[in-house]
Amino acid sequence: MARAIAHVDLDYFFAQCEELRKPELKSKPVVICVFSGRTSESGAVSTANYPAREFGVKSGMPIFQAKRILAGKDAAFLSVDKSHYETVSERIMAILRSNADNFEQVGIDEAFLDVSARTGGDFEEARALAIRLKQETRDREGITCSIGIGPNKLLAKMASDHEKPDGLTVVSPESVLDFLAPLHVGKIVGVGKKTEKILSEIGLTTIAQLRNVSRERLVELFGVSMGELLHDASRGVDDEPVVERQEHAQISRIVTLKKNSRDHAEIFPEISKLLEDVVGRAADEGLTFKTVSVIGILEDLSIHSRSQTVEASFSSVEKTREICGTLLENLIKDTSKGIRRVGVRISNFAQAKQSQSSLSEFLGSK
Ligand code: TTP
Ligand code: MG
Repeated sequence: MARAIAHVDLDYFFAQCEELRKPELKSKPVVICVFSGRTSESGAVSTANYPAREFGVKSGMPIFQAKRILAGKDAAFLSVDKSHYETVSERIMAILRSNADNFEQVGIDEAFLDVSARTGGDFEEARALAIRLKQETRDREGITCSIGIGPNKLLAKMASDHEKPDGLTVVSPESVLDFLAPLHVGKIVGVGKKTEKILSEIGLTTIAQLRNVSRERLVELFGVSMGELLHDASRGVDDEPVVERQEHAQISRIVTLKKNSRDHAEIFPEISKLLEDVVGRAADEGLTFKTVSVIGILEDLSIHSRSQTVEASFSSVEKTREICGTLLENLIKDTSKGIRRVGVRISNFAQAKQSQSSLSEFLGSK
């Protein structure tokens, strides 16, 4: 039986959540910002609604640039409110999960649903299911989404991206090659700017053109893993299963410092606040941990981290603070540039109670 996989991506998600709770925003350009705190204009755009996108505002753009583009356009600039978006996301994911044989959430606003069994692998059945899902998400949560259906995860994801917002694209097994042929090679999931640039330099811009290149030549040009990905993707081949991800592989938080620094005494209070928060979140879940990491993003944007793993899992804020102190010292010693952002991550979890035999059992029983 053919697999039928759906990929759901919520439309302009953070901005849509804001429009939902402040309907007066709906007609205006709305920009959701991650303010770094240095000045009222420093930081990056997280996402924007479609009226703002029409002027060219997009994710990752500096806030000052978005402000310049939207000057005099009655635009709203709002700060991200992650916990609110997580609450909305959780409710929508529950709707989606209950409509899948297997479910895999891949981000705050994206999920794969394996619907092979419940549709008997029939793509018209799958289309009907997707229409129902879009309706239910809109009626119950007021949020629109774009859905792609395909015979595997690769096609499902590329299909959900095909028509946005509020789109539905069904790529049946028979139409895979025709669907892919005219698309730009950069649309292949996993192909970044660097690969795209090399491909265009050798005259390959569409997937149809890519299909004419042998596996050997692609491996020669891009190495085994990217070469094979390009070869298989150009033919729509992907056999990755849809599997539920284990929750909480790690808990982390990161902040931007008021100014770049290499001074332990200046940076450590920030780390101290972060670690209290992450350890508190682990405690709320009844989790203990073995690994503590300190992350530093330097002024040249390079990312460095130092970790320590201890024998017996623990949950003490004091012990975490002591470990972080040493890790920060090492990080400063081993790098030469100013530190711009710092973070704390804990991982390698165990459950605090003795009776559970695995983390998934513990999380599953909640
Ligand atoms: P996306 O699904 O990539 O973007 P989107 O939902 O805003 O827009 P689309 O309609 O095209 O799906 O990302 C989901 C959320 O993740 C997005 O609302 C905000 C956040 N995000 C960032 O904070 N920074 C980024 O660079 C991107 C791409 C997303
Ligand atoms: Mg989205």
